Amino acid sequence: KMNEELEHAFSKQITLEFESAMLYRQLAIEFELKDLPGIASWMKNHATEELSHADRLIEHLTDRDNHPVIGDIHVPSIKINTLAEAFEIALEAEEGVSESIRNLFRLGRETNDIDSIPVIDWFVSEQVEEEATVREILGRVKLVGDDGSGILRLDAELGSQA
Ligand code: OFO
Repeated sequence: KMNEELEHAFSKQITLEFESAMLYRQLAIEFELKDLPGIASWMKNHATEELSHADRLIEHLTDRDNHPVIGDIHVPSIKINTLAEAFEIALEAEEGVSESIRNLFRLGRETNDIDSIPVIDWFVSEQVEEEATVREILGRVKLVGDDGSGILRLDAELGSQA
């Protein structure tokens, strides 16, 4: 069983993953309203991935007879004028998640909790990937700018990935 401080930090991370999922769901709604169903389903798909992150953390705690608790979830109210703004919001959220994972990493080491190390390490590399994915899409969104056919191509491409 892990100590209480680390258990609490894990619960905070679980809450953050749920929050992240809801943020992506809200972004999906925004794109649906902008008639970009491909990007909307990419966002929805990503939300599901965030839920699987939460599940991975929950399972680690329950496996060890710890008690994960989902805290309050805040979904920021977002207003999007351009595609780039949406991916900037996503990137900022991912950077926040990465920082929180780093804190979990530090605490896991400090408390000498060997059993959580592989779980936390997985999240460290996962965040590098998640940030890179969102950053790349943001870069391409910026390249396309407000070119309609470029946006539609991106929509089709992201839709096929989802
Ligand atoms: Fe997209 O982040 Fe979870 O971990």
